[in-house]
Amino acid sequence: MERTFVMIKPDGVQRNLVGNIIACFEKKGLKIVGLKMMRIPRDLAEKHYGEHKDKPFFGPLVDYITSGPVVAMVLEGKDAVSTVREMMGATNPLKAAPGTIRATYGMDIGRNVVHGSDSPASAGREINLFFSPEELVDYQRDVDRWIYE
Ligand code: IDP
Repeated sequence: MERTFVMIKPDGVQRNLVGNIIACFEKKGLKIVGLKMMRIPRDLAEKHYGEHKDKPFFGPLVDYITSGPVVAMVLEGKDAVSTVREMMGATNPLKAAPGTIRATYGMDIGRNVVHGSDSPASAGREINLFFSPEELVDYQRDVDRWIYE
């Protein structure tokens, strides 16, 4: 099983989409092993999006992600990283495949509602940035025998 870092961005929280977005992942079969609401401090935002620090949208991106509370989570499941990426859709909601979360809820690349790690290496890095080990919960779900063969 693999873990990935997922975040409902400030626009998702402000637009009352927290329940809907978490429900998408839960209904799929992904297991929530960490979940919290938080405000992202500016230094954490700059670290999280460090790979974009030379891009023109870096400043606005950090402003956006620190503009209000987010809901951060760690999801676990088979191929969790790529599964969540598929469910989110392309970065630009207008280019995202129909039915994906960004296509369903978004209109603008700078307000795309949700974040998900883009590789297992990023997932490990981002989980460590946002969660301490004690905040992640190991538990068994009886339903797993109905989700996995
Ligand atoms: P991803 O979130 O789909 O992995 P990245 O390319 O890693 O996409 O970009 C990180 C975030 O930066 C995007 O989710 C989006 O919020 C923002 N972003 C990316 N490209 C642009 C842009 O051209 N204009 C404004 N914001 C952008």
